[in-house]
Amino acid sequence: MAMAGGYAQASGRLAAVNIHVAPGLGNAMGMLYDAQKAGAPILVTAGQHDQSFAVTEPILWAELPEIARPFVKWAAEVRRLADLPRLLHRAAKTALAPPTGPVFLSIPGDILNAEAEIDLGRPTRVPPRLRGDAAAIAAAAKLLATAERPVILAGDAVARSGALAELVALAEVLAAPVHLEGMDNSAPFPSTHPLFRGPITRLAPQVRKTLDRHDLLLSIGADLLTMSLPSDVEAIPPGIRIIHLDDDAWQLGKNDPAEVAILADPKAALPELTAAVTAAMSNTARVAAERRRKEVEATIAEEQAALTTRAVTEAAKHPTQPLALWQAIGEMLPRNIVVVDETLSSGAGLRRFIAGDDAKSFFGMRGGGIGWGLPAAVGIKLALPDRPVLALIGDGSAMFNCQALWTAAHERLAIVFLILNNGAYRILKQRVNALRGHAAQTGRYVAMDLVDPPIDFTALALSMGVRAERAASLDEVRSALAAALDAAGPTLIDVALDPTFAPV
Ligand SMILES: Cc1ncc(C[n+]2csc(CCOP(=O)(O)OP(=O)(O)O)c2C)c(N)n1
Ligand SMILES: [Mg+2]
Repeated sequence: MAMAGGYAQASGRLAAVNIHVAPGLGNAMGMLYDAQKAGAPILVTAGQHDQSFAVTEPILWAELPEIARPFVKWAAEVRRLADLPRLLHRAAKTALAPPTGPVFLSIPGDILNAEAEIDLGRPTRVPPRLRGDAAAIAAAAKLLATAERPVILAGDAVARSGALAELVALAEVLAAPVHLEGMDNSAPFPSTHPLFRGPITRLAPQVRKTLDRHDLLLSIGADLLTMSLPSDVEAIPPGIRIIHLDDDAWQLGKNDPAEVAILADPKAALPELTAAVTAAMSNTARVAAERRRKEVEATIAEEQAALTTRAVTEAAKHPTQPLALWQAIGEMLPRNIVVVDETLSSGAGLRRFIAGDDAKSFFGMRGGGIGWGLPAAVGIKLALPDRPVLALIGDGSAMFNCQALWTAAHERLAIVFLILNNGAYRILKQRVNALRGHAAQTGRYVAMDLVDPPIDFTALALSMGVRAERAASLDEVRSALAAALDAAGPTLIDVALDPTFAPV
């Protein structure tokens, strides 16, 4: 399922995945959840028992559409062969129509075995370039033209529609810093652009701190807001004005009231919005924007310089620190690299050091169900065979679907799997610590260590035909990575990382 998800996300095309009856669908549910959150267009099919005896509740049987239904746009069971073309066309059309997402078809054995002349019919495709309501665009432009400190939150709908250049144009007119959404799973804005300010995070107090600097929040295809922990602090400041654009009506104003809500495809709507803002800006607003642009860019450059200083300091430490790792890797990766991110607690700073300037340069786990990254990298590489693919995977997460290593070897896919081996479910320790309960008081984190015995990732990879190396220092990472990027097939690099964390 995660391979299909990665393929669908990276190609933008319909992926098909077939799974086995109720336990197969059950096993796939975590990754189906991730696919749904990512809006991955997938046709999920499952073989179902022969209708002649399904009523006896045979082995592996259950009502499959009911199981799939909460996580798909549409689910059905094919009851007659004659219905198959219509249902298949409906499934594919629905998965690909905006907002895209997975669909499910259960196909009983008697249908699979049946033979008849069937007319395959013709497909329907709903063109995705939905333009925004003209009055809403005008209203948004009016607010934007007079905003004093606007901020843009950019999300995966921008990357999906390939609207990076269009968003850059608007950000430059507004002189607004661009943050990535909390679940920063895509590349909706070039990371080397001087207005790129990195992820906004999923912790309410931090988000609030960021948004308090602004009078207007423009969300373009971003999630408002997916949080990790409850908080006494409201992430959205009470006075801030919100303009919310998305291709999914459900998301608009879902949690916080949008003064202007625009249902539209970003690529179709952004040029109109930018033109309307440009026309609506007074000379004074233009001068203010120019001044603001210099200030915002200077602040971002200072942040980047401070982060680099920290990374350089951390590079001297042993064991390896994640921030130093991103800086070291960022310096040596080719421009066309595709990063697959399941870094969890190690991810801070990643988006600032590893450049990604196009919509397919970065894919992260949108749903939060771990075990996605390793197999997703396989699907992503199949969709983008001409680009190098680097998968950054936490050691705990790697264990959820490590069998995808075999598929990478079997398909001879040149993927680099970098295992962030801190011997722990480290993020769970951080999260439990933040709750200030028993664990924080006693220092005991139950069932969150992966050390007794430690997992031998190089042996695991070798057992599935994947070349592997352990890297105990940054220098060893550099040389292993250089070799892996040149290799014809998959490589796993097991990076020994610092297991400790700073308690909050
Ligand atoms: C399917 C699923 N099971 C459990 C969780 C809870 N969970 C979130 S992060 C995490 C641990 C991740 O560990 P690792 O990949 O080693 O990253 P680290 O926290 O060490 O950075 C777990 C168990 C989840 N999100 N999804
Ligand atoms: Mg870990």
